Amino acid sequence: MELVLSEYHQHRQEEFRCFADSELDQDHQFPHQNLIKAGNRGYMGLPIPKEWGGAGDDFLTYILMLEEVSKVCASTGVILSVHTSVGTFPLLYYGSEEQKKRFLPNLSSGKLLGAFALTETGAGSDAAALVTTATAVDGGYVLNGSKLFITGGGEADLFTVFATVDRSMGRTGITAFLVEKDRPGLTAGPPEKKMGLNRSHTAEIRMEDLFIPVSNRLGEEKAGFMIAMSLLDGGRIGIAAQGLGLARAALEFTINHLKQQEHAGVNTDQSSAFIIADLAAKTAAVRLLIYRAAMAKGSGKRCTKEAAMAKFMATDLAMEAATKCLDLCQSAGCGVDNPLTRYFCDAKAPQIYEGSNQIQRIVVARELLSQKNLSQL
Ligand code: COS
Repeated sequence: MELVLSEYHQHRQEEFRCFADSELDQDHQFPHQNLIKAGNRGYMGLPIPKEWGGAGDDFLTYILMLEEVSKVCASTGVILSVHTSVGTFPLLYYGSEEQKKRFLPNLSSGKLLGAFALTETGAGSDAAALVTTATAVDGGYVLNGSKLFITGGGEADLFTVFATVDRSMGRTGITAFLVEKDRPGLTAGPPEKKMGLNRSHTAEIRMEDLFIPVSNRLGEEKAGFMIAMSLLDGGRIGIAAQGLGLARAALEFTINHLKQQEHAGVNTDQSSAFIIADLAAKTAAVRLLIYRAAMAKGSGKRCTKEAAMAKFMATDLAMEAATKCLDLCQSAGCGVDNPLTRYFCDAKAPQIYEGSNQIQRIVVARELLSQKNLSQL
């Protein structure tokens, strides 16, 4: 650990750990209180520059916060990740001065919750196949279509929506728009019933003849696909941190359980010892992968491969750790209200969202196959 984190980052990590352990509640509702507390501490805009109302911290510090929060409440973790990486960064990176002034301070403070609306029924992994349309009209565009599995759902205030201005152009027709929740024509469906992450609402949003002024277009017309992809690089590192938090939580629970067993006179057998040693080693390796991706992102370099590697390794590890820890703890871990059961259920969606782990492997392989110099392998 010391090999990677500076004293400053270790100090912040301790702060986030205390916050997560002592301040986060884990009831079954949308975590409004957790978000208010996070906002009061500046965590809703941690990597956003101070001039735009954020805390002005670096990307690695933000990732450390997501890891600690997700270890205690993975639902709050994904809400914070989506709000920041793909709900607020769109403004910071691609917003005009006027758009930044209008939205960034309120997003950074947590007064507004940001969301990202790309996925559709026929456009999940193949994001370029989206069919939501943006028809140019006097003074703006009219949006029609529907977006699925939107994190934040009916609770979000500002959606970055991707729509096509010309379906015949495929991905090169895609354009990004900033859509406020109270625009006439926007409706959000009820929260989906999911197997995990139940405190984080996920819902469909529908746009019917929704007028959006030109002043709400994000970036240039037809630049939307590149905008979406570049934002997802940062989002995937956030989800990787969520996976790491979940893996650590499952492992910590299990080691404590085995310790209690030993106190009661039941020795940990060799096969259990091998499992926890393997999981601990993989956790340490994944942590380095994530911090490397976060540092690359923080330096402003394109980090598509690093983010994709971190995302699939960390979220696959979360699922593996939750599964194997349940095997180890058996009846001590299986109750409906048991934390291990929650980690197991929470670990599935992160393997799928922000680009499935199969897509992440395609992204990594493509990049490797196009590289001349493989010395960084
Ligand atoms: N940053 C900047 N630009 C990027 C980029 C990135 N991370 N990824 C791709 N681009 C650019 C490419 O450079 C390319 O530009 P040029 O046309 O100028 O060369 C363009 O975008 C198209 O890229 P690509 O060829 O990879 O497009 P594909 O349609 O083949 O994309 C994948 C394929 C699978 C990678 C893409 O559709 C994807 O990531 N799908 C998953 C979507 C997702 O994560 N959804 C979750 C939503 S949130 S739950």
